[in-house]
Amino acid sequence: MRYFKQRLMLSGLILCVNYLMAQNPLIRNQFTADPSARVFNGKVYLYPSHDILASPGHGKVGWFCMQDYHVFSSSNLTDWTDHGVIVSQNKVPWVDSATYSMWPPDCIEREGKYYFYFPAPAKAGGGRGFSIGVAIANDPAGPFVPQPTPIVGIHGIDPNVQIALDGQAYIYWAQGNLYGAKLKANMLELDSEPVKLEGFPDKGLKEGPYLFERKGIYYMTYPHVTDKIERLEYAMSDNPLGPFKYAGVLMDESASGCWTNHQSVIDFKSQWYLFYHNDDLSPEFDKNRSVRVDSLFFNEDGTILKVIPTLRGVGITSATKKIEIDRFSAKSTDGIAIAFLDTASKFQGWKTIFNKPNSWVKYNSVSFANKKLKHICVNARSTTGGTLLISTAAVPNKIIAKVSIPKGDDWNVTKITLQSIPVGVKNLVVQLQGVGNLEVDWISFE
Ligand code: FUB
Repeated sequence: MRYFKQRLMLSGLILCVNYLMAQNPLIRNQFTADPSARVFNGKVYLYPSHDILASPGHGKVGWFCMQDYHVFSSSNLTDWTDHGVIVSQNKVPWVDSATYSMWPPDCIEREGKYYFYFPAPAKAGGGRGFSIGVAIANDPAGPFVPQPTPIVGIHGIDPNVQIALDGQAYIYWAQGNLYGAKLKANMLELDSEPVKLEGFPDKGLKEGPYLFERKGIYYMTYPHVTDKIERLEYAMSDNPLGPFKYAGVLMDESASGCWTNHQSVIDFKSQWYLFYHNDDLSPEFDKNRSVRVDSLFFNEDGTILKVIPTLRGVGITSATKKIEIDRFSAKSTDGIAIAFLDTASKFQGWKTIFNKPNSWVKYNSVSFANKKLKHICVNARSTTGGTLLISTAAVPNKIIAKVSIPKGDDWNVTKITLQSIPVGVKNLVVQLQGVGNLEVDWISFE
């Protein structure tokens, strides 16, 4: 498992935080969905839904089941800290804690306070369907204090809050279509009548509104069902409440068949990113989802290039980390498969199987900066025995190690001296030399 726990002593207070290291999916210690990513104080904070498996008496078996929210943070989009639970259904006065329906949240900063918005069904007498509540903190990681009542005038899911260029705050939500209204300066009450946002396809469920601004243009992104599975689309406007003009598909329907998707978009250190989710860690049950991130790029005219989902995700991986080559950025047409290391414990992640002559994977952006690295370690096993050629991608590839993996059933770490030592950020290629059947968990440099 690619995470470890550490206890921190702070002024006599013991904090328990998880450190997670991952490509896509980003979070490997729990299921996460509906990511709202935010940049606060130079770090990325991630506020996802927290999917769990329903059981009799705890949620509706076979359906979405969520009882609380965690927040995660990262300064490099590769190493994530789980700050633990920030809001849970049984600690919010107005929420019906029998419903296990703490659906997609959002969080925004205003004048040094952090406002966390979340939908949930209210207790009896609070109206049918979902209401939207707010919890407030002085720090993006909490502690968050829930307001005693939900926002008056909203019935719907998937809240999203944005502060426009003129300082006016807006809240958006979904109820089959997309809705929006102004928020008062206290961020807790509506300051205008809700309006149905215009300019979107008429047919098919639309949900998960997420608005962002770039160069004076407001982009409304949202999942939309045109067939059976949601795809991500967007529309543009020069006004936060529209009317919007449909602009295209941001991400196609998931190849794995996960029927929901849900997105947020941020600019972090001058690169734009799309956060979304898929069913990587639960391919047989798509109500247990996992958050991913990929880079997003704009055309000259301000429209967005469709984002193609990757396993590699984003960020630079240190050569001294366990590099999960199953999160490759490219592979040979034949002879590469990925599989769970342990199907009974999927959070342990995946392995790469090389099973055709000369099959290969490429893993981009590995940093060898400022490290006097002499050895490569490969955690592998092979039913046939075989050799891996490790090279830095170039034409021709420059071989830095030849690693012989002995025949055997057990996983073993093979450590050998590097033939040459890479410098800087390099793309790595791992290739089976000739024939064999070889499984790799990770490679690392020391
Ligand atoms: O997480 C539950 C629902 O699935 C959300 O409201 C939708 O956006 C979809 O992700």
